[in-house]
Amino acid sequence: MEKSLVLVKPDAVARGLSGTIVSRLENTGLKLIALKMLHMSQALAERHYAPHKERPFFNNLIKFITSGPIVAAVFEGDNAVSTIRTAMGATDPAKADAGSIRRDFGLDIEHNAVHGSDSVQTAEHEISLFFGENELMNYVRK
Ligand code: IDP
Ligand code: MG
Repeated sequence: MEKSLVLVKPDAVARGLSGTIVSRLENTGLKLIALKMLHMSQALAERHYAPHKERPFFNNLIKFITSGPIVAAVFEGDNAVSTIRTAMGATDPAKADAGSIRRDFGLDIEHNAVHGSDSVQTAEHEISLFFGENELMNYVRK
């Protein structure tokens, strides 16, 4: 079954939006199978964002994502990756569709409230950075 990693970023946690964002994603019908709050280390941030190492915003991105606690979650279900990307909206909140999480809660292209994996393969890797196999729950979503 397809899975995706979601992070509620520090800007959104600080504004009391953790529950709202998790709730919006649960409302897509996907099954929440893992959830935790943590403060990402520099090392974890660099591993998670390694594909962006050469981009000009990389250092700021690492500073931002390690600036405060985040909420990490795994959702499972048919087309979990694309369902979550659609619910999140475009990277830049100003360009995100009306009703999307980033449009409603993102502050700017960097402080955009939420992360979601961009492919099934990326999701598998990202989930393994944040969760052990025994932290992924198995239940029937009704
Ligand atoms: P995504 O989060 O929509 O997949 P990516 O291109 O993978 O977007 O970028 C990862 C994260 O890096 C974004 O969510 C955002 O926080 C940050 N970011 C992306 N582009 C820019 C930029 O042009 N300036 C500053 N930060 C950026
Ligand atoms: Mg991305």
